[in-house]
Amino acid sequence: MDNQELLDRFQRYVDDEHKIEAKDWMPEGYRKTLIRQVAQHAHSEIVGMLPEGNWITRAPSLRRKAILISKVQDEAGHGLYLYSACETLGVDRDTLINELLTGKAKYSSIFNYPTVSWADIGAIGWLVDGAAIVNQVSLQRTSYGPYSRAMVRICKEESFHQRQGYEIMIALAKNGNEAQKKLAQEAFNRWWWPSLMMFGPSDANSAHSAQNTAWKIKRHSNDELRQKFIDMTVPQAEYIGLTIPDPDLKWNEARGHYDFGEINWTEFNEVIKGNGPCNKQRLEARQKAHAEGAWVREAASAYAAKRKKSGEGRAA
Ligand code: FAQ
Repeated sequence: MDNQELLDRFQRYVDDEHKIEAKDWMPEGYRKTLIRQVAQHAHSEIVGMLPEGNWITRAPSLRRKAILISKVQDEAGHGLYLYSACETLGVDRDTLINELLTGKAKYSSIFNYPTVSWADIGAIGWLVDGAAIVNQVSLQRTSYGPYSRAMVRICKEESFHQRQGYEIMIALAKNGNEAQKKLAQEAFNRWWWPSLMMFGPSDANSAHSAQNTAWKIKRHSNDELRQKFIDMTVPQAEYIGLTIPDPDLKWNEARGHYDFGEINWTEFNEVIKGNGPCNKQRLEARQKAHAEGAWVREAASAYAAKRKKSGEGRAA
């Protein structure tokens, strides 16, 4: 069978809503773009532990601390599922980690912003996890089986994360005193626009969208998901008395959606080029953690080698 026939058959298979599994034939471009996206997603989960991790020792109560620790642990778990899903595409984990640590691989722009006050932890859970869910619910139906199945489990955990963030914001913005309300509004102002950037460039400027939609890796466009997030989040903000930091935000009756102002794409491009407020600090933190964890990896490898040897001994 020539390559065009294989490509046509692959496309028909995807069009018929079958999942592609690790051992199935797939076009090289499909494999490559998935490795790119799933790896970026995995790196985002791991780097995403840092802004919130920064507040574990300063959480305002034992209850908040316990919740935050579990949330951050969940993100580590998500990173691990995603690295595993990525490995099924024929790339090894050391290569992926190395690409993150050397700055070659991207991770979500959102994690390059600082967490200035406790209210930022509420804003991250509510807005960042909220945006992540909108994107990931759509990805549950992605055409690559291992990625799609990882998304199902991750979405369940993310909805708990989103609720806990919103609960922090309710405590501060709706039920808090004047100072707490101010903290909540300031955090909302900091995270609103970067959260909208999480969905990626506008459809007109999205390099990968056309092909990845045809392959059903992407089920909804960047702009569709961004709009969905805005429509869902604005009433939640209003309910707790927060003002959306966008003078152009307005309900459009004819469209049945909110209109909103222009995203600062210059800022977005700078952040993904490595020039955001915390890019340098995030990479340094990951590099330090990797170096300090060397002994754990060595011990785990030595233990695995020992078990393998004794297992072989028993079999003989
Ligand atoms: N940041 O052609 P497109 C989380 C890059 S959630 C950085 O539109 P595509 C949970 C893009 O990679 C966050 N780079 O690309 C959590 C491409 O660059 P390349 C992670 C971005 O792939 C919560 C270029 O721009 N979620 O971690 C961004 O079709 C709280 C052109 O863009 C995911 O990764 C960005 N925001 O669509 C954890 C979801 N946007 O590779 C801790 C999976 C775009 O050519 C705490 N990913 N770029 O050099 C996706 O759905 C897609 O990859 C998109 C981008 C929608 C992000």
